[in-house]
Amino acid sequence: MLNWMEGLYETDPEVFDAILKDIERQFNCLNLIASENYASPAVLAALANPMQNKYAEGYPGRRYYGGCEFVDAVERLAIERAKAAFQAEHANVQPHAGVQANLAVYSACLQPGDTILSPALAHGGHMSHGAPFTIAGKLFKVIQYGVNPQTETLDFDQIASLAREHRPKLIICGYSSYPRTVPFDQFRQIADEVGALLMADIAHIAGLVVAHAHPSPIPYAHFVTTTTHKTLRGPRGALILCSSEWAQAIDRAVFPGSQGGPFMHSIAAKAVCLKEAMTEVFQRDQFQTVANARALADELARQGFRLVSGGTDNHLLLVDLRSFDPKLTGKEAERLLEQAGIIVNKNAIPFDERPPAQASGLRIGTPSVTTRGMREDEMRMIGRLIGAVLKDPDPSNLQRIRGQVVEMVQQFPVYADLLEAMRTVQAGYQV
Ligand code: DSN
Repeated sequence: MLNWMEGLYETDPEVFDAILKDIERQFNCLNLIASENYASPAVLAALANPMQNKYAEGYPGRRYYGGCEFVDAVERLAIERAKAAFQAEHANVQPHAGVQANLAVYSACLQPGDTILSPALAHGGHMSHGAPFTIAGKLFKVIQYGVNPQTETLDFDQIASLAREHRPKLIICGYSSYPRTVPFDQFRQIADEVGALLMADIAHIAGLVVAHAHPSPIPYAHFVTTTTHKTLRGPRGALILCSSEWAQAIDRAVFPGSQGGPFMHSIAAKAVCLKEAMTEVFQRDQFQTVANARALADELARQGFRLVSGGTDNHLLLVDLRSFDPKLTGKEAERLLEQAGIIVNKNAIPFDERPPAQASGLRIGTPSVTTRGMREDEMRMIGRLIGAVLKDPDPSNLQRIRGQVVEMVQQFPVYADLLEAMRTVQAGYQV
């Protein structure tokens, strides 16, 4: 039998070619998307494994199909590692993605019509926290909180007063574009005062939490959800952590409540990433991710950009473009930077007057560039390059900066062996 790359090329050279080109793109750009990362070769190897063929509805030792001995072993490893990495009493590693993990929590503890108090999308929340156009938004009464207009940080007076007024059954803390530390203890105090449960969605900061580069929600939240592919650097997917008291309700809410057969190849890759997350190298990288975000924030401020909340405590920063150039939208800045090989995403800033598709901000994150080995010096360089692109978006300047980006990323290779192997396969078939 051919190895999988040869098999892929032989069966489908078009898909092979697109994959090769995307790996080249990932190598050749400065990836500053805050929610992305580079999974390790071990994680990728586990993902491309024939356990994906196996049906295994149920949980280890309690499946609806025969032949589950080895997938049971893998799922047990993933569960035990998730519990150890996060110091949690119970872990469910089956959610296919973050939205599914959040929906499973809602279905474990709420009835349709119950009230949720959650962060507004426009203030850094996520749509799965009950945006009106989602299932959760349709099933539950959703009250949303935001940040303080002066400090642009969480407004606990507002959160407490909304909680007292609406008596939610569930309070959610967790954000897609909030650059500051989340004080989970303050959320728990409010939840206890009004008799609510607390869910922390730590999809963005999970790697930081494992490394203690951000406080853990485990002592405070009844439920913790996270994706596994952001700072955690694993496969696409998610997991749920909770106390033993909620274990059965959560497991039932995932299967059979909202999912069918688990993706066993993905669970194998989650097990690998959780093993990696408990290494010193990973934990050191999480602190470096935060240090890099600070260095980049400082340089961007020097370049004349205003940072929402004045800076960052975590892996991301939000740039308010209005102070730099009132006419420049997030959409246009994202487009110009991409031409220079710098990948970011436009993002609404709190109290944004522009619609989300235009937006007045950029969200910039350091997980990927840190994984490929970049440090503070490179962050300062990236800050200068971002300033240079947006100050002079002439095509020749963008071309010149593109060259500098390529020079820089070549010193921090990523997936170099995979690229070489795929090019060798391709060359072999093209002779
Ligand atoms: N799309 C993810 C992000 O970029 O934050 C959240 O789901």
